[in-house]
Amino acid sequence: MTIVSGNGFKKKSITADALAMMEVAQREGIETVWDRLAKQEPQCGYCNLGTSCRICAMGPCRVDPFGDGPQKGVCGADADIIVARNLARMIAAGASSHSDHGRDILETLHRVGEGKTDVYSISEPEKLKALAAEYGLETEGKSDQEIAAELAWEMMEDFGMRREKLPLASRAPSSRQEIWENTGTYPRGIDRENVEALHRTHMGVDNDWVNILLHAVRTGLSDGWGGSMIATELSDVLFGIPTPKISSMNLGVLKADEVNIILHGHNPMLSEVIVAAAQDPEMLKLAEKAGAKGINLAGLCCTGNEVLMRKGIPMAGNHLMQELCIMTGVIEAMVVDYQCIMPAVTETAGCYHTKVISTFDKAKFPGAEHISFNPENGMAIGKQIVQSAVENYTNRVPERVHIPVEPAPMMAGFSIEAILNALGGTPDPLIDAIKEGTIRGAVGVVGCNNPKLKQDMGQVELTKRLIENDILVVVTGCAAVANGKAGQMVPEAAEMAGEGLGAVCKALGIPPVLHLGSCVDNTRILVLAAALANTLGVDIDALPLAGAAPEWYSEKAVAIGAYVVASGIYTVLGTAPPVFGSPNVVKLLTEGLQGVFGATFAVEPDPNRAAALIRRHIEKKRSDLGLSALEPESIPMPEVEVALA
Ligand code: XCC
Ligand code: SF4
Repeated sequence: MTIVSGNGFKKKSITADALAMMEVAQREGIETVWDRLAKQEPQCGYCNLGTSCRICAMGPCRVDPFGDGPQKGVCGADADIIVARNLARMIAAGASSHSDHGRDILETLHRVGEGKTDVYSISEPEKLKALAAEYGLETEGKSDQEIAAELAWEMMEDFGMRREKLPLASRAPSSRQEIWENTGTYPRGIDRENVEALHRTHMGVDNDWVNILLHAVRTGLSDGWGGSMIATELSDVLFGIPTPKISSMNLGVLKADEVNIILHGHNPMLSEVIVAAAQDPEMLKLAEKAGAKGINLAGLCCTGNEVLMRKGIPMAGNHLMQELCIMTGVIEAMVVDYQCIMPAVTETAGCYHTKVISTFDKAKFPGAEHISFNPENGMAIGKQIVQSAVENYTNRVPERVHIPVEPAPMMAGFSIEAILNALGGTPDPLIDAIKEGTIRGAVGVVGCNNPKLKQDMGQVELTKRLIENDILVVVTGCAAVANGKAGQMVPEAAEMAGEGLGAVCKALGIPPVLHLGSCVDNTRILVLAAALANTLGVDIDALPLAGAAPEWYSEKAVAIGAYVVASGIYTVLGTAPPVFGSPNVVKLLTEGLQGVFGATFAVEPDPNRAAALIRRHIEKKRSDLGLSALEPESIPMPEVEVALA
């Protein structure tokens, strides 16, 4: 194996644990994501611009919008059509991923309703009843189990074709829903929108690029106000509504003298069971027998966020840490469900004693041990997995153990219910603070890591700039983990905030950066935005809000971007999506959408400049609402100076 990252790894991350493990990788000759990226470079310019197409066998085709190469694919598709089709397919893939995750949770609720599971039950009967009421179900005199069965049955219809509108989308302000109706983007059925997106982008179907993109928006909305929202709501019902709790993040959460199990992926169904199984006295005894002091669970990516939010399980790291964490030499098992799990992890694990255990039949990994998860006898399977990890403890090689840092404390668990609770039961104190100007506005800074960008830098720097200018930051996904590692998510971080936001945080005992959960939990941001808008009697696009995804990589992030903008929230991306081969599409996304949804995309990799764009936007919205506001142009736009990679 050749190591092409060389000594350049200092440029690849801002975190001490990642840099330390990159050194180990180099010393031991273990390939990482950065090495593989370097081997791909230069990456294809056509693909970067979005102007390559391999949708059919007359192709593959590439069009050259800025040169004198071909301007059309074999079928006659030009750059606009090809870019729009590719973007629509990205959104459909992302929306399908979130929504299929939602479906798995929904099936679990259904099993609870049918009494066909030995592990799950209703943790939040009040939330279950409230949801049932939203679906028009009568709950009086019915048991939780009966309500679960009926609600699950109703929600299954959200995936189908009988509905004209997704019920949860009616949480949006009515003016927003009117926009969706008038533009033909109101999401109907989740699977329907996704299948239709694939249909429309087949050769010779929808060839009007605007029409393709409008349907792509509808597909995104079926994720945000559909599949993802179902995933979040039902995970709360089954596993508990998150409440604020102190936990910790980075590779320092791993324990040298305990069995370490990493929970990686997205779906909390299995990880919830593992959390229970790892506390089982029988398992603890086995661990003791193997010579370990205990069983330590740690999360990665969004499965990690799910169990952090609800159970306070510490987080080993975000997306780019998945290979590096194995190199600590202390991971007995990496238990994976699905999404964002690099196929490379089994090879890295092969260099150590680490077992990779795959658990969903739809997500198998060559080189992993597959233990098929079945919710009907989940506890037995959970114990089997924990036991397999415990038995692997004796294979650990003490000389290779290297835990490079001390854990960073952080606070998680900010469901909307928890935020309202912290505010004393209503959003009014937050609204008042925004009206007074002590808090200028709020921004969701979300998304992934991407090896093309210095790990965590965009996320952490952008957040810094926003909170020091009195903008409340809410975070999810791998982005949240960057903030946690950087110490921005403890109540003491109020010191990093501006005077106004800092004072509010100190009064409430909360950090200026609130962890809302996994990526499907971006729907919590929609719910909060809708609640604020409805309280104020305005549409979401009138609020001083924005979104940002400084280091996104995944198709899911594109789906999120689509539903966030179509819900009226201006969004700044740090990585360019593959659309720049069509100036028409770019113009629509960055300008044209304003007239339709009241919000647009911007692309700005430099976090300081992104912060300036967002601050200008927020001040503009404040001024439009008649609130005290700075002149947007008075906020300086910094020169590009941060080394990005
Ligand atoms: Fe995946 Fe959700 Fe992105 Fe992290 S943030 S890399 S999507 S795990 Ni969602
Ligand atoms: Fe080429 Fe058109 Fe086929 Fe795409 S759909 S591969 S542009 S012929």
